Amino acid sequence: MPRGYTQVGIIGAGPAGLMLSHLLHLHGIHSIVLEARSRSYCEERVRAGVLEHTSVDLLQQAGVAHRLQREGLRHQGIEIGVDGMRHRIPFLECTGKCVTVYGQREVVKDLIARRLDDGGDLRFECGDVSLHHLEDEQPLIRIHKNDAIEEIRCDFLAGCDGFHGISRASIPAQAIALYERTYPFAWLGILAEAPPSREELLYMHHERGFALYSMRSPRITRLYLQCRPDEDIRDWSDDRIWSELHARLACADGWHPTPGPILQKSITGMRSFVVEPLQYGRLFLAGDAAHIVPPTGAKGMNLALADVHYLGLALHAFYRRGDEAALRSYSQTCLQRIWKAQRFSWWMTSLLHRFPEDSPFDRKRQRAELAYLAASRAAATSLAENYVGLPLDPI
Ligand code: RFL
Ligand code: PHB
Repeated sequence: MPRGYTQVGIIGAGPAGLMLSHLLHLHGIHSIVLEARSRSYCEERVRAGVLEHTSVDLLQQAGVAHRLQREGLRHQGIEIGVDGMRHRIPFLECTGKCVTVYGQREVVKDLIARRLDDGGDLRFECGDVSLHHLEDEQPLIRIHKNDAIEEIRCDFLAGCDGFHGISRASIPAQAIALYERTYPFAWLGILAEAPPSREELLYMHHERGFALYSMRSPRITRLYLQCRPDEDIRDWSDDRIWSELHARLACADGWHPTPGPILQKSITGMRSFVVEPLQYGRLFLAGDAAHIVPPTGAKGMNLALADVHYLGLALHAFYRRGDEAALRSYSQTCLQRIWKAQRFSWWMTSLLHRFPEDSPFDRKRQRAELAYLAASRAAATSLAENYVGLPLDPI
């Protein structure tokens, strides 16, 4: 490649940017990935934990699932609890499919290692990036670093820089529509050094608020508590966290989460967000840059991987056959899946959380919905087929 040029300039080295760069490489398409943070920051950031079976298939087909296959925990269902009583949703029986618990940071580590092995151009701590001439044949990335300016011409740009990135912000406001909802609560998440004492994830609806029991490995548990969005993490001592987790998760049969040293804790706000369309000129948005889901349905990383699967195929069709049809329909193709995941994530969130504004009628309706889910195979199957991942549309 001539200096200062690449076929696809990718902003952001999260799951979306890294997977896109890898897929393009498999198709013989050159890309440069520009990442604001350091490699270790990207590899250590604690984020998502659940891979849909669809995502596992994509990672396998792309040849980056060796460690995932060895270390990932295959889960054949989840449990939904109400005030200490659990009910299992059997994914395998309802859909014939499973999910895999494998931390996002492991996916990111695997993709970075593979891109570097393949000689990929990944630039961490890249400096300040701005995007120009998005509507021209060759848009431009300008990078400011240490008083120097570098420019990269590209055929296409991929905005994979998450919700707070610069890609979406580079599109004129009148060219896009934003759809958004914020929720009146947040999640306090911890990573604890304690071997999981349940086989599957437990989503618990409780009078005191929602709680989730999850895991990362045979040594590490991951737990979440619904909390106020303005809560200060400094007010949550380790003892307070464990006592609240115990109060919400303890079950009528005597089970309760096993405490252990807390390795990391943080609070994350909850929102649903979609930008339409995902394309402006030669800039294509993918992953959290284009949409955010509340984490209750475990969809964020999975949607990011589905977006770049479609974008990779569309760019391949363009370079191989000069066929622009898939690029033109990229946004529409992704949005169909995105809105289904939005609906599911909103539904799981509404089903399981305590909403401060809820009336007694709303509370009764929510309880009835939880009871219906526990009693109806059709309701369980609907949850299961969305959770394990809807099939990818052919393009
Ligand atoms: P990322 O991972 O945010 O990566 C974007 C990258 O872009 C970089 N960046 C820039 N680089 C250069 N210049 C700039 N100006 C830049 N601005 C930003 C950032 O440093 C970063 O490296 O977005 P991507 O790739 O779209 O991936 C999306 C996922 O990270 C996200 O959807 C999930 O983590 C969401 N999520 C979950 N998803 C699941 O599928 N299953 C889950 O179980 C799940 N649980 C979760 C979650 C997210 C959570 N948090 C913390 C938001 C649980 C939580 C608590
Ligand atoms: C996680 O393990 O981090 C996790 C699992 C399920 C969710 C969200 C997060 O719905």
